[in-house]
Amino acid sequence: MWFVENYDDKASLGLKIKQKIHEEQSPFQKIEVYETQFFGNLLTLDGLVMLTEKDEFIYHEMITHVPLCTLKNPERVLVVGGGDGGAIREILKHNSIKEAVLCEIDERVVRVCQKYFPGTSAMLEDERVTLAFEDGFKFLDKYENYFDLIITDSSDPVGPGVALFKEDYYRLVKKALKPEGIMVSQSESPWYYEDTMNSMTSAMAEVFEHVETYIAMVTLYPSGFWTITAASDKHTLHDFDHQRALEVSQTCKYYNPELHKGALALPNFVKKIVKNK
Ligand code: SPD
Repeated sequence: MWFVENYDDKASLGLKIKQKIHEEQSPFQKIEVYETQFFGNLLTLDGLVMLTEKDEFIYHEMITHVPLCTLKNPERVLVVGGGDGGAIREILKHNSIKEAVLCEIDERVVRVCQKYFPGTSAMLEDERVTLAFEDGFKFLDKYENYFDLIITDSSDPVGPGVALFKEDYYRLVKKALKPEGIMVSQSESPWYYEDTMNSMTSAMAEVFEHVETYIAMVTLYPSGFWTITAASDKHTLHDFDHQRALEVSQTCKYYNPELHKGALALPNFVKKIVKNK
């Protein structure tokens, strides 16, 4: 048996599976979990790969430690989306963190991941974590000058998720951030989402001074060549705390200080896509 994700009828990914172990239609999306032959459990939302137990560390380490090691003393972090808890797990590796909030619109994603992805969701019970099951826009609207880092760990820009890739959302994020804060968002693959990458980085550049895209080789996302984009009025990701990066990397399987620097080096065709000022 194979799980297959089609990429716009251009290509597809096939994963050999042993069995489907969960399927439900939540008010927001179809949630499925498969036991795969090689990658552990696989979570899909509306048929798209969100994570597998085996490779999720790459994406979660890169969407968290790159901005966290750039910030001087990160204390308050918000994750919008990310109901699997992988980003929260990585954030809590930083001793300075006092509060980590997960704003996930679909409580069922969290509950399913707590059951089938215990290693990914393990830290959601930590006392520094607050779970908010509500719409990211409504949640952000209540905050001003509060978070050091806001991470948008969304699914792909299809359906309601599209709004998380637009300027109105980035303006709300900026209001909720401290003036020296950083936002990061998963920003898709240059092979399959060139237009989204271009429009979202342009929209971020309308709102923030610095916009920087970096690379994470996420094995099971379309093309395996994945990007994350950060925006800030104060920080550039090139100026990070090497010592803290080295310390946290002792607990990581992908991230380290050399990788932090290297991830910021973009191929020319990607530079062209995200060139915005
Ligand atoms: N094409 C998959 C993009 C998914 C990005 N977010 C995944 C959630 C993992 N925490």
